[in-house]
Amino acid sequence: KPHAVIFDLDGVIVDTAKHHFQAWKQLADELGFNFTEEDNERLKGVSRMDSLNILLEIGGLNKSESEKQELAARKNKRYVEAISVMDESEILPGVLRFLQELKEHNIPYALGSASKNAPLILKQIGLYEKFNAIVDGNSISKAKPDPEVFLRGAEELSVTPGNCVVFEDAQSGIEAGKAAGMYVVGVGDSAVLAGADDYIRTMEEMTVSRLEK
Ligand code: G16
Ligand code: MG
Repeated sequence: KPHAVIFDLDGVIVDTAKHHFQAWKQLADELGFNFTEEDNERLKGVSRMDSLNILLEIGGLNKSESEKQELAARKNKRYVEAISVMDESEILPGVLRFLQELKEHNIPYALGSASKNAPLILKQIGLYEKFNAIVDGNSISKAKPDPEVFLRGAEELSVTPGNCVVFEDAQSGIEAGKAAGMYVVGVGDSAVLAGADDYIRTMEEMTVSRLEK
């Protein structure tokens, strides 16, 4: 039985990728190039600045550090506008039921997200108070695939990494979880996500008893 669980946010608890995509696409339009849903896959789990660098590479553009700051701020302003109207109806299927099951088994759970907007999103969907710890883009220095975000989560829950289960939808996140020495469940297509210990399509397939095996 796991001693603790750590959840990624985007793609596991909520689908904010669509809001990130709209905001990046608008920025690309303004910069004069097209940005596709396929391109957007490369930004999942990646920090804001690294995402901007990938976007500029796709557009074949070079920007100064101060221009990059302005572009990232412009994108984030629109993204924050979009997530500010989110509510609990956007929680992905199976999540609330699984969180309830963890509570019944006295298994604490933390958030381990690359997003600096994670607290705002959790407040919008009404889950902020339910997490025993929140580790996000504001408190980490090394982005996934570095294990820092998950190791910090284990530390804040006072459990050893080997007793933690991580839920991740991004390749960089699966690598981060494995580098932290944790059991990793990939959320999504096992043909696309490599290296996880188990795979589910959505949280609806997850139960505590499945983790006990
Ligand atoms: C999320 C998304 C990424 C996004 C990153 C930073 O991470 O998957 O696409 O670039 O956060 O977000 P922000 O600009 O809000 O700081 P996660 O780790 O929750 O999947
Ligand atoms: Mg994610």
